[in-house]
Amino acid sequence: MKTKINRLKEAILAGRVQKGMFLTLGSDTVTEIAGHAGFDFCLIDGEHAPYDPVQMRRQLSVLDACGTPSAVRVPVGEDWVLKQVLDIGAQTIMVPMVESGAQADAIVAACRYPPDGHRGVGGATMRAGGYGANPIYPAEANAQISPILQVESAAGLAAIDEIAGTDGIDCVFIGPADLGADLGFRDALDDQALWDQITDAMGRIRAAGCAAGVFVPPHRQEAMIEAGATVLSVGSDAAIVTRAMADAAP
Ligand code: 3PY
Ligand code: MG
Repeated sequence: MKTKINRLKEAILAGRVQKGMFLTLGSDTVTEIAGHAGFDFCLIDGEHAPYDPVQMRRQLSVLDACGTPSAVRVPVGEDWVLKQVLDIGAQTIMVPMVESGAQADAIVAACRYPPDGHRGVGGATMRAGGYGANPIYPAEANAQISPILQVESAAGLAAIDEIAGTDGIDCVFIGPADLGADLGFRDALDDQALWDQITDAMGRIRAAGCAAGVFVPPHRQEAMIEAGATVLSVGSDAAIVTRAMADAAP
């Protein structure tokens, strides 16, 4: 067994725009439907959806079977949480609410095996290493891990240059809902003044040498790509089902 190449990381580092779907329903079936739909990646959300590593592990297997690159969003960037999602086979990991370069450094270190970091070595217990079938996984894993850090608060915006400049961070991703709430736009998330700040943030992330990303409604996708975004989240399974149910209801 070989260590999986992280195709999403490769694409992000090459600057190819990646459009992905957030999976929040915890459904293997919906994951498979999304996996066949043609998205560049699917992200399994463990922040605003239940953090259930056993369910996430099934969804990662489903996405692998579909041949669709996956990502996992953790509820918090603590070592034990990062270790669990890495061990179930997540390679691209989104961490919410990052507000300093020190926090970014700590996340990178938690995602890497020694001597580059301090990720614990799980051996035959881990799906990531084929439950022991891939003995060279620890030697190859660090190069395939891709942390994506979310900036989504005024404090995060203030520190965005140092966060985006942190060694080992592949993408800084803006969360418009949380950022908007913190900046006074909680009930006006489409306000142009908020998106002007997000546009500015895209430029600052890129200027620090990092890829930029954002969760973005359809009518703002082109503008965000022009502003420098490489990673776009274009919707969630729950929102799509909700909309389709409402449309179908009498
Ligand atoms: C937000 O908008 O706050 C998000 O985290 C979406 O990615
Ligand atoms: Mg958020």
